[in-house]
Amino acid sequence: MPIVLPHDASADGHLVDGVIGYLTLTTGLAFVAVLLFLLIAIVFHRERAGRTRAHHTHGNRPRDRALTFAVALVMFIAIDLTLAARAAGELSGRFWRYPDADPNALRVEVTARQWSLTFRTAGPDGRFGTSDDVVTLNELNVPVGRPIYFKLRSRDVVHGFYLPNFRTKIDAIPGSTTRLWVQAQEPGRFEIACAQHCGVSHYKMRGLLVARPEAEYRDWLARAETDSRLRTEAADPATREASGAWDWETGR
Ligand SMILES: [Cu+2]
Repeated sequence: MPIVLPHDASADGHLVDGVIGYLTLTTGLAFVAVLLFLLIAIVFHRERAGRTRAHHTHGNRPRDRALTFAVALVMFIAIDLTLAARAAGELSGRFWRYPDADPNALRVEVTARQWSLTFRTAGPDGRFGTSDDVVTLNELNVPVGRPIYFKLRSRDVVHGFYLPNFRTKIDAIPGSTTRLWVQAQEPGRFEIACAQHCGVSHYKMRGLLVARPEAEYRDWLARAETDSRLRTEAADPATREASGAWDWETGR
């Protein structure tokens, strides 16, 4: 594809790329067709021998209008409706099919604030807001090949949680809980960017998603769970309040 997009490291990013490619191709072809049509009209209706001036029409006869309408309708059905149907199928069949019932999914609470991201995963007890939570700032470690299920809240203003290498984003909105899920297909270090202008330091509000093979992730998790710094952060009530543990199900 001629467009240069960030590397796709996700299980479903190709669906988004497919939509972008389809739209680029179809609108590109339509653009070329219109240009050709204009070029032909200019050449064939120009002023030339036997014609004192260029032939032109305002295109406002009923027949012209009907033809214009028909062409526009065909374009609308061929490009927009086809695309809408395709995107709707992918949204309901994949992107909006949240792994609520999947015990294998890694659940992550994201708390956004000016200007950082706090990530919290439940520890071995499987509950959020307890002393075995793993809390990290601006860096999230995840396993490859498992659904990563994010729920997001904001402490102050609207922030955008954007994963360019996963072709997806969602806003973190004060007063409500939003959600998003992705799956990494390969290990790597991928940027997380705030995609809403959220204040003077918006430009440096960014995080890192580190995808590790399952075994390596488990090693990391075992270290993190015994890391005194992380444990203190998770256990300290003030930090817990600041880093925003909430009930996973209700988002409160
Ligand atoms: Cu932000």
